[in-house]
Amino acid sequence: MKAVLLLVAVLAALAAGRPCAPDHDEITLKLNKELLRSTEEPDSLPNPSVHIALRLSTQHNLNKEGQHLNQLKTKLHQDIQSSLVARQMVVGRLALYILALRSSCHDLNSLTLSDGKTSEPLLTHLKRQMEKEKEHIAFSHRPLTNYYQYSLGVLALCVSGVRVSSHVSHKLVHAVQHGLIKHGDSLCIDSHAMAGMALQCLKDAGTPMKNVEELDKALATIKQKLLNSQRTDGHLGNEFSTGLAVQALLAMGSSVMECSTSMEALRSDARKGSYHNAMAISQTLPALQQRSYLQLKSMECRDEDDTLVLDAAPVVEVLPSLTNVPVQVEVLKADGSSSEYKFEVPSGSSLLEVLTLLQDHQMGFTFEKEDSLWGPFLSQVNREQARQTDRRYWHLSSNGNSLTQGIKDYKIEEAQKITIKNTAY
Ligand code: B12
Repeated sequence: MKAVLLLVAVLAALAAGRPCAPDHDEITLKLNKELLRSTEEPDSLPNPSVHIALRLSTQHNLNKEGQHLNQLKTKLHQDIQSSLVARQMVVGRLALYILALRSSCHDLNSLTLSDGKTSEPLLTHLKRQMEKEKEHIAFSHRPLTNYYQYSLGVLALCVSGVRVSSHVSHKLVHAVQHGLIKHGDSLCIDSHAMAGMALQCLKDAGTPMKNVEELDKALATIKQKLLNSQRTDGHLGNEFSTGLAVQALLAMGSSVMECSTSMEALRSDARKGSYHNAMAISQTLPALQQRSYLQLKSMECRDEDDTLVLDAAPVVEVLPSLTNVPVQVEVLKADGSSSEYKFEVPSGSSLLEVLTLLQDHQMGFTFEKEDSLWGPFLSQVNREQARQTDRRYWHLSSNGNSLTQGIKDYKIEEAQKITIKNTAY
């Protein structure tokens, strides 16, 4: 009897075009609640990517989403303005901010940003930043930031109904066709996914292009690269790029069945608890709900569900670890010189805790970090900076395998050798 009921449920889900996993709704609800809870963290900068995912979701808590929108309009707005005054590039953050405002159907023209001299609408600033990026690409074959942010910029302009200059879009098409979109020195699935959504938006909008055939070719190349990146466990790229890759495939017209092994890979990692970083959830949840950033264009914000409630915050009791594990930390500087540190840490420590212990024990090790939407980014080790302006960063690996998480999220469960290498990209 049970088997028959399960079969009926699966067939009903298939008929409704929904992915067939009995715990699908439970998984998405849990992620949705975690995302909403993350907006209550008092100290951190409000995250526009989190807002977009909350707004794209099928379930809402309209009061809390409204409060979050207000925080974006004050704290994030101020943060972007300070960067503009300091003449720093803000393409990615500004694009995400615009997409977040769009996701709440906020009138974009009612907000302005000042660069210290004049106050202008957000979209005017974004257009100007994209011009700077475009000129930098023409001059040095890469954006000032990266192609992920360049794509976000194109997407935000397009979703807001602004005409994107054919020179700007052509630079993205060219980068796709010439394999210029990388993460470190490997192919970047996340950036290809974002480029796919941006170019699909331009295609749907009938944006005049230098060469329409080239746009179609670039979209086909992206789709192929995303599909080719599938691992045996179903993930596209890795567990943190699959959400964006599925979103892009959906936006580019793939049916959910085509994505179903990737959908199952996402659910499988969600069950394991891999998505606890709010940024990771914000890129995964829309995909699990078969939504993509492209849908922000047609958001109407009318007759929305308002049933999402947060239960009391769970009390997490952190028990001290009873076992210690030996860790070796190797630092490789830009000139090739190396230093090694060996010691023991409680099992389950984050790499950030390990580095802090190492620094506190005054073994000559020092480090500094910078805040980002993903958490702390390791920026300086043993007084050497790996600057993004010099196209360098501290690459992290464990026993020779590149880490797929940053210093705060990566946990040391067993003996290993961590290598921190000043790397050019
Ligand atoms: C571009 C990029 C980079 C560039 C950033 C510099 C640049 N100017 O291009 C470089 C190559 C340096 C880089 C490095 C790393 N990256 Co990276 N990166 C990205 C990418 C493609 C876009 C980030 C971006 O511009 N976002 C838009 C702006 C608006 O947001 P932002 O927060 O202000 O952006 C800054 C931070 O994201 C920061 N950053 C970049 N990567 C990472 C990773 C971590 C863990 C942190 C805390 C910050 C951080 O650099 C951005 C530019 O200043 C994302 C893809 C994604 N899905 O988000 C991956 C991504 C964030 N990176 C990732 C990883 C794993 C790393 C590394 C840890 C790899 C490694 N083994 O060393 C290192 C970071 C090590 C360190 N020193 O702390 C993962 C993070 C997954 C996770 N759960 O934490 C992602 C999601 C890619 C993936 N699918 O695996 N990255």
